[in-house]
Amino acid sequence: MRTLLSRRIAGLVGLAAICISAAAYADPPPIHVNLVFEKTTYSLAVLPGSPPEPEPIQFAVTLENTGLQTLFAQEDFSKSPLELLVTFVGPDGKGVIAPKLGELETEGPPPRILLVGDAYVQVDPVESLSPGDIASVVVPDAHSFYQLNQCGYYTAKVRVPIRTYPVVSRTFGGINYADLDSANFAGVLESSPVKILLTADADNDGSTCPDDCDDANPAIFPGAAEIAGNGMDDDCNPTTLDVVPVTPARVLLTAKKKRTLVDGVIVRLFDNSRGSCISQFKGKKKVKSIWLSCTSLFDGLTGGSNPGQLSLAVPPGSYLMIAEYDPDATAMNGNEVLIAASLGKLKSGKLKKGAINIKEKRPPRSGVTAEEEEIAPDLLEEEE
Ligand SMILES: [Ca+2]
Ligand SMILES: [Ca+2]
Ligand SMILES: [Ca+2]
Ligand SMILES: [Ca+2]
Repeated sequence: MRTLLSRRIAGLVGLAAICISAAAYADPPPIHVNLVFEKTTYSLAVLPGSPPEPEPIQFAVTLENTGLQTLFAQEDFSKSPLELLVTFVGPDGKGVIAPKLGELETEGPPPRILLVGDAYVQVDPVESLSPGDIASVVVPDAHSFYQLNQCGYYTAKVRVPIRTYPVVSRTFGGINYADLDSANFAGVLESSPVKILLTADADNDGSTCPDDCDDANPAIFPGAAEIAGNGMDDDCNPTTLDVVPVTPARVLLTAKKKRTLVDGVIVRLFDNSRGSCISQFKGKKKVKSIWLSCTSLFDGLTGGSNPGQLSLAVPPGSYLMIAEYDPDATAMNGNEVLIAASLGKLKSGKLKKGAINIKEKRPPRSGVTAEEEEIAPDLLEEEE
């Protein structure tokens, strides 16, 4: 494990030094901060032993001088508690930080005051990082500092506070100091985000979370049979629904004008349950309003496979049927006839038969609006 990690750190040394240190105070120094995990996938499964622990998540934080000049940074920057400066964002989108982070001293002792040249100035003890130098801290197990117990993908990042100086202004007692006011950067350097996957097969069904949507139930895993109506997504696939298949009801309607079968009658079934669109038009003489304003659930034309007949399979429920007979196949020219009937409650697996009896409309007298049709009571008969 350590070998692989060391190799990755060593690989960083080989990076070409392309950045040139900028002197401006706010410009970040050419220090590349990197967060390196030993692997991309870790098992959350608890290993046997006492105390039981999941697989260690080993990582390293490295700081590399990618510039061409030696950098001076506040002393101990490379030994600061870098393991606490990593933040994780868990599968639930929430951040995970080290609880110990709050215990860190944010304010150190006041800066020392030394004679530099002929003046006393505030100074910062510094250490140097030559071009290509890498300072690194290896953390054997992130579990020691972070609560990482959810299954799924985590995104990790490290943010390292640092102050850098262009020169050492004085050496005293073997320690290099830089004039505090001469800092050319004081801020935070950030690594790129790194993704890791924490996974487990706690219920031993051969499927690991997060693919296993219930890793505490061995009967639930991708590829399991979806059992309808048990309240569970057995196959971890929301598109295979947990619903009991319903046997539809059937309606057989026959359109007749006197004794002649009529093809081409448009039939629409509307939801007749409480609160549906048609309930606002309850009462007589509202057929045309329903026909024009409400969206039908099922549509058909008589005469598709049998003369004058229309057969529909629909979910059980209450329906209102409205049929439109148009004698000249010219829409909206005033001679269309609407025939409405409640189909009552259609039951699963049952067939209802009914007749649509067409009486042709007399042409309206000039200036008189034709009466709207009335909804007939249940006219249809139920059959097994
Ligand atoms: Ca499992
Ligand atoms: Ca399972
Ligand atoms: Ca189910
Ligand atoms: Ca399913």
